[in-house]
Amino acid sequence: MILMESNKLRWGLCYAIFISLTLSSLVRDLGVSAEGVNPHEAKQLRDEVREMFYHAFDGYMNNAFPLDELKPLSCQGEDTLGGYALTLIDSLDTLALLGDRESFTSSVQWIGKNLQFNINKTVSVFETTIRVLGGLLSAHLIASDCATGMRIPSYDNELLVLAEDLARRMLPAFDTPTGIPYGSVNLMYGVDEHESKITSTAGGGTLTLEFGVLSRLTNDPVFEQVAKNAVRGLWARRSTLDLVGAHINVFTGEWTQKDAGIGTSIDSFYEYLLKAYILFGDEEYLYIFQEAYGSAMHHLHKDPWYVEVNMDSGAIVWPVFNSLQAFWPGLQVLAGDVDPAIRTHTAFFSVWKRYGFTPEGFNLATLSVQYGQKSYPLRPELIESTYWLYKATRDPRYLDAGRDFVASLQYGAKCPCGYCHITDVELHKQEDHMESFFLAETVKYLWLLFDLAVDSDNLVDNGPYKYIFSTEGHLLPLTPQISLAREHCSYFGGYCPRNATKFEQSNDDHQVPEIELDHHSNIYPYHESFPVTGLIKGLCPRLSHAQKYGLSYVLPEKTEREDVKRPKPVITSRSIVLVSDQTVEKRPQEEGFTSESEPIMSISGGGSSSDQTGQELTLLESETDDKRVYSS
Ligand code: DMJ
Repeated sequence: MILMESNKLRWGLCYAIFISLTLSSLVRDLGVSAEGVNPHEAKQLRDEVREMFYHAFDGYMNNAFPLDELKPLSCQGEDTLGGYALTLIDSLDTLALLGDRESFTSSVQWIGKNLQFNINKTVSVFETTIRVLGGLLSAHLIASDCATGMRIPSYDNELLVLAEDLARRMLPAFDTPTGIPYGSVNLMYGVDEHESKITSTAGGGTLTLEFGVLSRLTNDPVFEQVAKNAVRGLWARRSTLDLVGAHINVFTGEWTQKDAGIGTSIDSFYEYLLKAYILFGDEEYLYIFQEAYGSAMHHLHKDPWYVEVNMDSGAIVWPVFNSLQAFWPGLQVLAGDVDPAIRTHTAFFSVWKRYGFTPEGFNLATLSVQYGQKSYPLRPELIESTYWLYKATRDPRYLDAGRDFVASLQYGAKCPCGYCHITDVELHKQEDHMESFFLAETVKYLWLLFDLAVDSDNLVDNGPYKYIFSTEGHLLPLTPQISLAREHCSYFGGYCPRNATKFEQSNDDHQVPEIELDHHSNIYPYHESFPVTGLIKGLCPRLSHAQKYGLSYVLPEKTEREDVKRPKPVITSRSIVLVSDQTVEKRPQEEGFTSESEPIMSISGGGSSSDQTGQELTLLESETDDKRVYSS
C-alpha cells in the first residue's frame, strides 16, 4: 500500500516535471524554419514523393512480388501475412491516386486472375481486414466506377468477389460469447482450438469500415453486423470512466491489459467510431465516439500530450508518447476539434525534429527514447495528421514539416531497393524490411499533402465523392450505395441543428429536400442552419449526409498561396466542432491566425481539458518563434 502511494507520488512528481520540461525544451524548435516551402518547391516535392513511391514499388515488383513484402536492403521478398502479394494489394489505390492507369490496371487484373484465399494460413483478422480486405474494396470501387476516371473496361467485379470470399473466411473468428473476434483465424479451417483468446481493442474494434462497405456492396448484412457487434462488445465493457483497455479476453470479456490510451493497441478503435459514423451515417457510432472522445480528452489528454492511464482509476501508468498516437490530430481535424490538434501535432513533430524520425516510444518524464522502443518502421501517422492539418488550415508550416519528412526518409531510410525501417532513431541504423503500409499510407499522405499545395487535382480532394481513409489509408467513397445518404438523414436521432426542428415535418423519406451542392466547386455551400449547438436528437430533413458532417474544406484563394513565408493561415473547414455542453466555444482569436470555420455539430462532454490549456499554452507562446498566441 505504502509502496503504491510512493509510486503514485513518484509518478505525480515525474509528471509535474515532464509538463514543465517537456514543453519548454521540445516545443521550442517548432515554428522555426529556414525558408518556407514555396509553390514551386511544393511541386518539386510532390514529384519527388512520386519518385519515392516508384523506387519502393518497382523495388517490390522486381525483387519481392508475389511475396508479401520487400526486404529493401537485400533486395529480396518475404511472406509476412498470408502469402498473397500483400504489398501489391496495399498499393492499388495509391497507384490509382497517382493516375498510373497502366500499373493499376495490370495489378488489378493480375490479382483478379491469381489470388485465392483458400489457403491453410492463420492470419491476423485485423491486419488482413485493414490491408487486404480494405485494399481490395477500395480498388474495386475505383476500377468499377467511371466517375473515378480509372475504370477498367474489362473489370468484372473480380476484386469484390475476392473480398467477399476473404471476409467469409474470417467470419468464424467472430463466433465468441462477447462478439469480439479472435485475433487470428485460419483461412481454410477457421479458428484453431489453441488460438489465443486475448485480442487488442484495436484488433476487435477496427473492422467496421471494411466489413460495412462489403455488406453494402454485396447486400449481405452479416459482415456489417458482426463488426458492429464487436464494437458493442468492447464498448459494453468500458470502465465507469468511459475508457477501454488495451487487451481483452474475447470469451470472458475481462480486460487483461487495463492501460487506456489513444495509441498502441487502441488507436484505430477511436478512429473507426467517428469514421463509421461519417461513412455510414449510423448514429450509434457517433454516440459511442462522443463518450469515448470526451473521456479521452478528459483522462488521457495532458495538453498537448497524451498519456496512458489505468482504465478504472484514471491513474497515469505510462507518461509515454508512442508513435501510433500521432494519428490523433488528424482524427481531431475530422471531428472539427482543430485547436488541440494543432498543439498536439506541434508537440509530436518536435520529437521528429529531434531525431529525424519518431521512435516507437518517447518517454515524457525522462525526455528520451523509451527503452526498447527505438525504431521507426516507416509509420505514416504523423504525416497523415500533417496532411489533415494542412487541409484544414493551409498553414505552410505543415508543408515545411512535409519537407522534413521527405528529407528524413530520403537521407535516412532510402536503401537500394526501397525504404528501410530504422532500428534506432538515435543511430539511424537501417533494417531490411519495408512494411506494406509505407506504400499504402506513408507515401500516399505525403503525396496528397504536396498535391494539395499544388493544384489538388486528385481523386480525394477533387474527385466525384467525398472519401474517408481507412486506417490503412485506403480510399472509401461516400457513394449513395455505401452511405445510404437519404435514409440516414431521415430518422429520429439524427444530429441536428437546433433550428432544424422547424423543418421536421416530412415523414416521406424520399421527399427530403436537400441543400444544393455547388457542383462547380464540389463544395457544400454554407447554410444558415449552421452553426449549431449540441442537440443530439430530432430530424434533419434538410441536410444531406455529407452536409451534416462538414467534410468539405473550402479551398483558399489561389492567390493566398503566393505568400508562403508566414501568411495568416485561414481555417476554412466546416467540419464538426466538439464543444462542451450546449455552448459553442469560440476559437481563440490568435494573433496572426484567423478562423473562418463554422461548427456544424457539437458534442457534449468534449473539450473538457480547456482549463488545463492555459498553463501549457502560455509556455507554447513564449517558446515559439512565430509568436502565435494560443492562450484562451
Ligand atoms: C497501419 O497498419 C495502420 O495505420 C494501423 O491502424 C496502425 N499501424 C499501421 C501503421 O503504423
